[in-house]
Amino acid sequence: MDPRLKEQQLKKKKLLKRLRKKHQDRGRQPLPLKESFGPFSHRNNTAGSRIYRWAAVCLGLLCVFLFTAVLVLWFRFMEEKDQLEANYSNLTTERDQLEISYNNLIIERDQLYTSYTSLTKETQNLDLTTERDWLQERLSDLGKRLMTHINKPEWRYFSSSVHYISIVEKTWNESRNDCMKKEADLVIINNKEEQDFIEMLRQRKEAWIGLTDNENEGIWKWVNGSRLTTEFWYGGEPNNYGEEDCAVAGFGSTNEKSCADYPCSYWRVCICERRILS
Ligand SMILES: [Ca+2]
Ligand SMILES: [Ca+2]
Ligand SMILES: [Ca+2]
Repeated sequence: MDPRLKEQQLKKKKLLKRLRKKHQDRGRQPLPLKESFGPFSHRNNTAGSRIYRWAAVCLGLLCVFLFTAVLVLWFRFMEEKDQLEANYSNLTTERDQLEISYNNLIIERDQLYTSYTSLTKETQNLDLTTERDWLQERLSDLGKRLMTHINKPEWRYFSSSVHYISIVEKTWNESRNDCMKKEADLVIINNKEEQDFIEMLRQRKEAWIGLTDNENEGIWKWVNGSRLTTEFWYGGEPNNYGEEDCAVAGFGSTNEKSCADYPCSYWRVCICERRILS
């Protein structure tokens, strides 16, 4: 060993010894052992520096990692924010379009309701017009038929019908054929008023009327096939005396009930009736 270095170490030891003694005289804790100084102390300092450096490196890496994570999260947040804003904008647009569609539907509904109301009124007017035209046509036809028959003196109007009394006497069947040739039929007495009219028209003559039981004895029917409901039989009639299947008006003395059954082969005048309103 170099004598100078050895001398320095001895001085250093002596200095250290004095410092310890002085330190103990002052009542303080003993100074660390000599391993804490000198070459050993230098090594410890070097190891602590390494730990600090590693810690600093780790801390730096952690900061970088955290910064990177924050940066990534920030970008993702911004990306999602933009996406949400875009979705919100799309939803707003769709909502506006739906509002426009809704308003258009309301307008169309109102227009349809107006059209429906107009069509209903037009249909009602059309129905009324059709009914009016039909009534005018019927009225015109009735007027023509009335004029046709009323202008003929042998036909008499009563209750929507015109009546005709023949001059020549014939059997019941021949009389009915004559009526049909005149587009009429033997008279059907519908009520008391028509019975009174027939009594006035026949002028005390016995006249065939459109009533017979030639299909089933005792079952009297009018020439239109309807059953006899209002009866004007003279007392004791019908009696089918011999074979009597056809009815006359004007039998007996009373005008109230003057109908009787006669043989259809008898010759009598007849009363025809033509309906004006069929
Ligand atoms: Ca009648
Ligand atoms: Ca009879
Ligand atoms: Ca009789």
